[in-house]
Amino acid sequence: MKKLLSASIAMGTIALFAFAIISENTYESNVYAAPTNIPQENQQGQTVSDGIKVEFGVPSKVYATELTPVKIKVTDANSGANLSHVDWAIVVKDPHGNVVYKTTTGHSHVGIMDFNVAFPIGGENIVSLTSSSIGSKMMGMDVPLMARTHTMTSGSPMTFEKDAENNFGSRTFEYPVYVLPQKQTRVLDGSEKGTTVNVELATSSNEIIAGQPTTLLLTVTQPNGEMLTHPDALVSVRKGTYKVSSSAEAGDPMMPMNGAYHGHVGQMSYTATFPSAGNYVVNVDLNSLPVSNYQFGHASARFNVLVSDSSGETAATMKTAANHVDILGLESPFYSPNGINVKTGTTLTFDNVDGNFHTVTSGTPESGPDGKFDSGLLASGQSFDVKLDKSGTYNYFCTIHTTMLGTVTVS
Ligand SMILES: [Cu+2]
Repeated sequence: MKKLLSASIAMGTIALFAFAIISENTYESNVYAAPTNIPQENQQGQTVSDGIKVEFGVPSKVYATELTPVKIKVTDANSGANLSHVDWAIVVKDPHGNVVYKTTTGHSHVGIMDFNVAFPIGGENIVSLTSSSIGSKMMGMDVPLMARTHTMTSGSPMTFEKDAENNFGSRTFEYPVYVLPQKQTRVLDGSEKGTTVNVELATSSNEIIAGQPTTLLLTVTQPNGEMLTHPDALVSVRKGTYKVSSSAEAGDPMMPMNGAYHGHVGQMSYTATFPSAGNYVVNVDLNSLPVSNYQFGHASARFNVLVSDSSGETAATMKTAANHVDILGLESPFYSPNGINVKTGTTLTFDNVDGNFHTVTSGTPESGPDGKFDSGLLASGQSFDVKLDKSGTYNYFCTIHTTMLGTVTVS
């Protein structure tokens, strides 16, 4: 293996992007940690690492629970050409460190890895990309030239003969994404002909937690963006068929008014304690009153609000134990914990928690399996036990994804 050469910091106009450790070798894996000061508006960015360029983009404003496009592209930094045949894994973690999205082993033919994800809670979320090249060997056999990673200067993965092989190894890049609290806007048709009204539902906290009071803010504006005076709202909140709250009707047919939800200046707040975690529906039925500055008649909007449980957890976290290793797949550190220490005579269990096939095979990709242990193909959910009686450090790898390397030390 060649050694790490040097390190550089890729900084854009705003320091969005992380430390790029330059590596020229095929099998080294590096994690580039995200910086801590995150701007509330996300910038497009890129990281260059030893001739490999990763471009990363999300919208400048990202709101919690809103399906958000994430664009990732891997190119050769010198030629600008896309890379063909890149394996990759993406993990999204919320501000608590919980995994909220994980790809299984992905494969890109032309270096583009776009996806969409809804960040469940606001604050600093992390998108982690592990990108791996396809080299000359897989499962002990030669990989055809066509299926190896090439710099696609020819413009097509099918004309690989003209393209240089580009076996860059495995790299992990972490990108922070600043996520604003839940906010949803609806443009509604009014019952009066030709009218529209804008309704926005926003929260001020990064997450709504069950059992803790939270304030939802409703803002009603005219098509020109000005506040609508004296809107009246019938607000009802339910979870499934369970009705959590509703404003009560008050007033008369000439001047219909609904309980507390009357705004003199187009803004109404609703403070509630949601009883349990889950998805709630907020229905808002709006009326303009004779004294309103804009007569739209009636309009109805429906919003979905996500409530976390009291620990703020929205997804399962991975378990660890003294004699247990999770097979994560292509995402660094591939096997978790990697570099585990166990006592002589321990039976170590490997669980495939990824969605794809992997192996736990002693040896190295360069010299091949050494015969000490080999799980064979493990499907998703399968596990493999190995009893380790002799002290020493064992290297192991996945024979399918040869950038997946692990070690276990027995003492
Ligand atoms: Cu694998």
